[in-house]
Amino acid sequence: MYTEINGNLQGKGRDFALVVSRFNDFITTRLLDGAADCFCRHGGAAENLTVVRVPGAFEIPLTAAKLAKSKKYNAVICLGAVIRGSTPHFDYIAAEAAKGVAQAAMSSEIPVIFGILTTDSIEQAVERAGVKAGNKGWDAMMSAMEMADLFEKL
Ligand code: INI
Repeated sequence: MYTEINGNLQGKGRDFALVVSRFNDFITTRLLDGAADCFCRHGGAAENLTVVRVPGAFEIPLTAAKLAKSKKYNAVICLGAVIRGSTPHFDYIAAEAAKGVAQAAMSSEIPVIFGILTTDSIEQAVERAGVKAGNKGWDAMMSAMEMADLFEKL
């Protein structure tokens, strides 16, 4: 018989920081709403969420790393939207954001969650921010709660 360790989806008693980019604010604000709603519906209290705004997705990793290294939070959640249709340098911004978020997690040893949309069009981004493809901010919060609980057990 093996030992299996799982993280539960619990917001109660958790402190999370959310790094939210202002670029494409009409999308990222919806992601933030979804994340906060998810937290509160899983026993969390809004006052235990700290929201830090940054100019764009490129600035998310450094900010997330600083927050994660402060050890004040059980997890850091990164929310942004990089949209190819209106971004000639989409590939650079998206790649740096993804790589940087992974590095922030590895260097801090705190869960850092990737909730940055990388889409081909504004329509796809809207779909993932509370329309027909759900809300990726909600999904990011689910991952944060699971990882925070898991890390308490490891
Ligand atoms: N930042 C985004 O978060 N999404 C984008 O789609 C985007 N576009 O289109 O360029 C974007 N650019 C800004 C970038 O993240 C930095 O804030 C900027 O380059 C300053 O470093």
